[in-house]
Amino acid sequence: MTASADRPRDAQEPEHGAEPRRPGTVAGPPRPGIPWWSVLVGVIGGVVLLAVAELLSLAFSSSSAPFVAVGGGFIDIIPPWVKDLAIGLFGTWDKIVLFASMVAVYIVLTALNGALGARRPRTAAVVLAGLGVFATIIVLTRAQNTVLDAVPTLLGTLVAVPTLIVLLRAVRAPSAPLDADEGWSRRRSLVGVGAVGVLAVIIAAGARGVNATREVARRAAEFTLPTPRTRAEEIPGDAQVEVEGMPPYVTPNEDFYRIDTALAVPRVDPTTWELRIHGLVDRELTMTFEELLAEPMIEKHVTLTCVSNSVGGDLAGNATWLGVPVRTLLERVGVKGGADMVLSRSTDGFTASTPLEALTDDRDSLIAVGMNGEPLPQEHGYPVRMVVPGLYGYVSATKWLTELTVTRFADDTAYWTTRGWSERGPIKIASRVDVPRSFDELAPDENGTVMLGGTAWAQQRGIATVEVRIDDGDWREAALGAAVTDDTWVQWSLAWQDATPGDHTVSVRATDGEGEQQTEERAKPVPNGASGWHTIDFSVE
Ligand SMILES: Nc1nc2c(c(=O)[nH]1)N[C@H]1C(S)=C(S)[C@@H](COP(=O)(O)O)O[C@H]1N2
Ligand SMILES: [Mo]
Repeated sequence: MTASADRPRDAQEPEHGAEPRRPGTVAGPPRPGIPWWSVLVGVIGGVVLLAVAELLSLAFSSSSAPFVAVGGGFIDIIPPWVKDLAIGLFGTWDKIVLFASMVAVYIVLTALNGALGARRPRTAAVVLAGLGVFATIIVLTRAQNTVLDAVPTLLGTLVAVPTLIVLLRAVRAPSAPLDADEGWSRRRSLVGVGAVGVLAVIIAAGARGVNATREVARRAAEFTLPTPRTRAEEIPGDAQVEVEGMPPYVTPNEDFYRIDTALAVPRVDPTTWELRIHGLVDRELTMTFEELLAEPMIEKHVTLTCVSNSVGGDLAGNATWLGVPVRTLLERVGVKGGADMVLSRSTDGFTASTPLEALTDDRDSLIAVGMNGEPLPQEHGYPVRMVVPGLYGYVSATKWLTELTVTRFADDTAYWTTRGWSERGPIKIASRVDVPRSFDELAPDENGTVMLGGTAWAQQRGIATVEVRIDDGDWREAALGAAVTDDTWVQWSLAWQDATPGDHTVSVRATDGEGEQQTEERAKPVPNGASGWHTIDFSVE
């Protein structure tokens, strides 16, 4: 570092042996205040790095973006209890909270770096370069990324570091005494130019991002879903119970819950997509999307649920899926003796371990391309995902599917099963109250009746009965809407005729088609799904 690059440290040292220092006072010349211009420039340098990298990443995979990669890496290394805590606190907002915290940390870091750069521009440049290199390394360690995916972050760093040096020098106190006003206005205009440039880059990046998303949506709309060889059963009108405020029996795609570890929804191009089936098989198979679409397809209603759903929660959705039975493809490759599991893998490295028998028995597990009559939405796995009736999503419902490895539980583990969740994930019997919501006040109709309603599921076994208890009364049997299949949820309703004004509680419990009654015993979602009866407080006018 040359002397001209950095302003000399305080010229005067505190005088020793002079007056004894009193606590709280500093001897020597007054310290300069916080160098706000440099702090701002530090943040601008950081933003340039990010903006350039995020913009360029649009031309690469969605996980080549440094923020997505670092956030994803963070999610993968934090202990499961922190993740559970975050999900408990923020629910499905957890990703947004993570991003917001990352932005906050990044701003603080780059601001501090700017302050450091007021005196030491080169050191600040090295720190920013270090941040860039760190992010590049994280990008490279992401499962789904190739060496090429490092390009956006590297270029972002290459642009940002000189920008930072130039701007830091521009706002630094001039070495020769200049007219104060002149120095001031020079700094201001330079920072102004920098800020405008940065803004332009951010806007450009935003626009490109929106475009890229539209592009995928457009392409998705372009391919026509094949006609199924077997149609799903007609859904009778009375599957939907007549209680105001009930969710629709078939969940619209845009309302379907979304759970995954992907910070940025993977962009998968169906024209280059391939599914590879290998492992303990007689002959490996690789299929293109076109080849997959040419396979005989079946259509099936399946209620999907997340193991993280708490009692009464809404991480469940019911859709009509279109796809190729996994069984057909497994028969084609010929599964070798000894195999008991299929490890499915997505483009972003997520894996799920599904018991082989759930994919080969008659439940018709699907390699799905359609959801409610449309190509899979991007968030739900476009172009191809798995759907396995009866198992929680974390052990079966791999979105953005690209690979099936026929293997053994003894030899392989999956994303969540290495993070404290059970190896097997059969869906537990569940029932919930949808109407009323907690603390609703219900108005009885002219006959003094209050309508209650809810949903129950026990995929693969079906729901036989649902019982409802109001306050400390007897359990009453609820009326059930049409049960379309054993793999779909049923809606229940209860006309409470002798509804009394005041505060009440309502509880619900279901019994499945095999006669097993939902347990009252409370269990948290970890490790294999929540249990317990859903109870709601409400009042009647
Ligand atoms: N690639 C990928 N697929 C995934 C996941 C994931 O994190 N990544 N999460 C699984 C989990 S835990 C669930 S509950 C379902 C949710 O599917 P949905 O988002 O379409 O509702 O997807 C499964 N498939
Ligand atoms: Mo899940």
